Amino acid sequence: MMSVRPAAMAAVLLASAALVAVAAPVAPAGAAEAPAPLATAAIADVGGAARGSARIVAGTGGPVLMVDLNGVAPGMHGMHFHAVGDCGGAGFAAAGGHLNPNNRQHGSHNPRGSHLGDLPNVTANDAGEVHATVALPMSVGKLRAALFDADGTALVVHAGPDDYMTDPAGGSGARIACGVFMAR
Ligand SMILES: [Cu+2]
Ligand SMILES: [Zn+2]
Repeated sequence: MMSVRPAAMAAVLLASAALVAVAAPVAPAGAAEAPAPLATAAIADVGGAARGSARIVAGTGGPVLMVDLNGVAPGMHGMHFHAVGDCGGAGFAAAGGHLNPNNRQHGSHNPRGSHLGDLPNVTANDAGEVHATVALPMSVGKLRAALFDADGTALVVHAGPDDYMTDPAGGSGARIACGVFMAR
């Protein structure tokens, strides 16, 4: 795979209403007591326009991903960590497939699943905004090692919903937004 992890900004991800209950309350972005992020990603669409950001913080129960997007078609969208921290190429092809260090198949409903990079669908509201908070079921150390492996990691949002089963990407369609995680 390729290498390269851009070195300066950050922000990635999206989100929608609460998809997963988070054990520990996490302060909203910008709040005075918001924990310092472990990673951030700036998210852009295929035309390069800014579409929001993502960040990962260390909650008391483990890492938590927060995604805020705009300009996204209302409805559900698949979202994953992709294997390469590179949003280049047509349709973000350089990001590769799902982050999958354990050689599994796609999806939590797949008996041979799931990829480490599989995440819950996010939902954009009628205004095209996603505000999602996702508790990640792994330790901060394991997540950090997976995200910041030799070729980095990207957050990718798709045109349609992920069915949590169809290999390799849940049938979620075209990649519509992407951001590269930067360590904080
Ligand atoms: Cu994806
Ligand atoms: Zn997957």
